[in-house]
Amino acid sequence: MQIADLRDYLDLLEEYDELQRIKTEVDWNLEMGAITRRCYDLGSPAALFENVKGYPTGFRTLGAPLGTSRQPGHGLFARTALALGMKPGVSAKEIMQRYLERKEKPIPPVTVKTGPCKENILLGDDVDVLKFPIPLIHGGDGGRYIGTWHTVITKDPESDWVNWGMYRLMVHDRNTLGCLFPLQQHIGQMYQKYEAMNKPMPVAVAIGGQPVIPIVSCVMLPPYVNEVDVAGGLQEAPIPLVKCETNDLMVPASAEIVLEGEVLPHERRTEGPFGEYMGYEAGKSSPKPILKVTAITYRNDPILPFSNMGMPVHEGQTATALIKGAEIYSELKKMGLPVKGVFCPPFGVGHMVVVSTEVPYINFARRVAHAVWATKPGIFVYYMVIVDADVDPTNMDEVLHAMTTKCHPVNGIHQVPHIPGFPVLLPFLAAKERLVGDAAGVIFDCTWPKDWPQETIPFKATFENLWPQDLQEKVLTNWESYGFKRQ
Ligand SMILES: Cc1cc2nc3c(=O)[nH]c(=O)nc-3n(C[C@H](O)[C@H](O)[C@H](O)COP(=O)(O)O)c2cc1C
Ligand SMILES: [Mn+2]
Repeated sequence: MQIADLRDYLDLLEEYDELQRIKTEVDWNLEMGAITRRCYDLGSPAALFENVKGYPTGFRTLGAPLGTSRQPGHGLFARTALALGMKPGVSAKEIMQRYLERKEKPIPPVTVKTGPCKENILLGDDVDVLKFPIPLIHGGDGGRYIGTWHTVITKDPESDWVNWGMYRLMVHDRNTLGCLFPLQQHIGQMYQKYEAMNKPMPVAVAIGGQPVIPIVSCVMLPPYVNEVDVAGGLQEAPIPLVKCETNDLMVPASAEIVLEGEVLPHERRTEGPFGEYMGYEAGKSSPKPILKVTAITYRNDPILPFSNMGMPVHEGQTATALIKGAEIYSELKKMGLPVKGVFCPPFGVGHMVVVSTEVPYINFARRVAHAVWATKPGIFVYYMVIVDADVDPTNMDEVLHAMTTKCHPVNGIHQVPHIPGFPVLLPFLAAKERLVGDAAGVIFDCTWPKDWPQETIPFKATFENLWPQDLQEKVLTNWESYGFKRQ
């Protein structure tokens, strides 16, 4: 089935017991946030809130759209798999493979005259984002966040590049939102150019739509890539786009809610704190750019999806970190490096990358680590774990075993001071460094040193390595006849 909008995706989730409809009245004020947090913690289905206190019937929200799953027979990333047209039982490795196959064949969007997102249009004084049941997600948040599973669309003033990125949006008032646009991210780079020209940056925010749209918005693609083409590739069909009412930007016709507006140059207002993707409220509050909303368009009975950042595992890992691993793999392959696999373990919040690789010459692990840092998806990685090709990077037990047996506690650990980090949020930095993202990284070289004589390299004591092939086959064939249950 082609997933053409968020509603198709909800039908699919329901079919696989990955959606819970909640008809009980719930409060936007922390209650939806608390319920969703439990969904992540327990691996419960996504939560479709159908009755939000103080809001008209039909105005719904969706919590934990790509939360983890503990349904029998489903993988941890079941909802990500379903979003990419796969069965819910597939492994992280299979999802990354599917992602890479499809993204290699990008499909440009098509323009349509109108679409469901134009069913209602609010202009001028009618603009009021609080018309929607926006959650106050975490205790301590600086405001209600309307943008936590969405797409911010901007155009580079110097080229045809149109960027789709997910950057949190906090409500200041009915037509003003606060934004976190770091310079390391594409939107920060574009905003810097508009500011230098003293011009407002036109913006469209698309909320809801087929799930590949938020997914491409929160994965770390290289600059000058139009994420919409990758979304088309993942969908195996072009994304239909429709023009905004008050600017020239194009938005997905299927979106549940579209906010149009502009980010003003040189204006700042206090934004945050927020429960962040790294699992803390480290960022406190600080002055940040503001987005003035000039128009809102939305579908009848709109659904506002939201993510609940905080302790893992949430969309920051089931989408951003997972696909970041695939993107890093693809970038390293383009450089001709003999890597076998890349994975960002979910509790490493995207800060840790494990790369398994062949080792052609001495100090190769350092070369791989620095190559990762040189890529766009590798920018916010601080813990580089480089393992030999026989270690499966998606298996943390194997990775831990390699770290604790092959990484020399002094000679195998290389500290790298002053690498760029995510500004404002990074928990392990002191306050002054945190504000600007003056970070540090470390390389754990868990590969056998290339200058060791072969005979000094320990032999891995596994079933496959230490018994003759014919005996291995005999044991496997006779397993049940020894009396064991099939496993
Ligand atoms: C729910 C959620 C919220 C996010 N909020 C921000 C944010 O406020 N600022 C930011 O720079 N990145 C944020 N990210 C990460 C970016 O979406 C991600 O790095 C993406 O690659 C940015 O797009 P770009 O590569 O086109 O710059 C968020 C990710 C998720 C899943
Ligand atoms: Mn981008």
